[in-house]
Amino acid sequence: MSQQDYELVATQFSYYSAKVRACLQYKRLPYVELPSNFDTMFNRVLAATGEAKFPVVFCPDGEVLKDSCDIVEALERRHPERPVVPEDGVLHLAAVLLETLSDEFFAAPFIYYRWVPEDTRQWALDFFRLMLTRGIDDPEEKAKAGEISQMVAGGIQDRVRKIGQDRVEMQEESQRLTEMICAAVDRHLAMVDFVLGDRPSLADLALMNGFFGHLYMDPCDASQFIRRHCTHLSLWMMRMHAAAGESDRGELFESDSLRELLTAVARPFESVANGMLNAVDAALVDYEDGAELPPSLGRIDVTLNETSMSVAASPYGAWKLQRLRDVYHGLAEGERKRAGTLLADTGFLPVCHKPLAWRLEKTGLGMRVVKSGARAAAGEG
Ligand SMILES: N[C@@H](CCC(=O)N[C@@H](CS)C(=O)NCC(=O)O)C(=O)O
Repeated sequence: MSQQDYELVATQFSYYSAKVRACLQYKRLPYVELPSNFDTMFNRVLAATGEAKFPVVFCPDGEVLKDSCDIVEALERRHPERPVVPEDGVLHLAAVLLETLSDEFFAAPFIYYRWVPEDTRQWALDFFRLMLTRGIDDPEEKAKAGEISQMVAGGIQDRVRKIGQDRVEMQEESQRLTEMICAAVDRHLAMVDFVLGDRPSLADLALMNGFFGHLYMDPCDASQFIRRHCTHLSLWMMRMHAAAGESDRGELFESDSLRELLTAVARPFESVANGMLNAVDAALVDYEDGAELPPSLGRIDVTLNETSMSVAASPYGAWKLQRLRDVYHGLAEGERKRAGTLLADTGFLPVCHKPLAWRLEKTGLGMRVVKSGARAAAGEG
């Protein structure tokens, strides 16, 4: 029997699922959400994509979509009705900046709440077991799934320690920064219904990744903070989670508080973003045109706000920054000027302006560097 609905492999509590779910919701596409249990992950997701990562979307015509940013782009191409990508180039740039921050940078402070305080850490371990074993009846398979859930959780906790979450200084920075980011978004959403105006757009989908899965859903202090002190953010989150019920009428526009919002949420990550791009640029000198790259090109020391932190110089992170650069370099002259004003204090203009003699291209599971003609392609030649 042929598949009629989209199938979304996700979970309500995952960081990267909320953007794709909100996109399916807002576009009013019929979908079934499959549990990301052992059976689905290994027999469907791993078999189709080569890795046990979600969200993944199985389309009615057999196409398989992965990586939340690519999934939203593909859904927009497949269903241009109720569009999410702003037509205005500068608003598009703002949306992609928020998407890059939410996907690649907010996670470092936000992850504190799930994996550092002991009570939430225990909750997360129980939850991981539930997630992977849910719907599995065979006792042997259930036990195996339970063990794997603890291995996956162990791997995440190792990564969390590596970025410095075992240091009190970093833990305190994470809490300060998270509350500051939540308050900044709340202030903005007190002025406008959605991040870029009257209706949902890619900018709202993007922030759902950062806010919904961990901060809002976990039984943690940040969730209490949002519920008690950020009522506009709470209401917006519920509306985006059930976005099929939102109207697509109204305008997207550059509201008065947008520049303030972008500055507040981007600036603390200036060192991480520029540090990562510079480190990847320096490391790529040693790679030939067309070479496949490892997931990390070494670790670098950066600062998160005022606090020192070590992060991986990841080609994937640089690819995300390249997406932002591509939107910036695609702007017309007048738009470029507006973008310069809007992003002036974000610390992300140097990311857009840095001359690079390479481009990164996704391969099936990894990333490849392309050097020939890269400058011209990036609009810098
Ligand atoms: N860049 C990916 C990240 C997806 C991701 O890391 N998903 C998590 C769950 S929220 C996962 O599957 N982790 C398991 C792993 O990394 O092995 C996206 O935006 O979809």
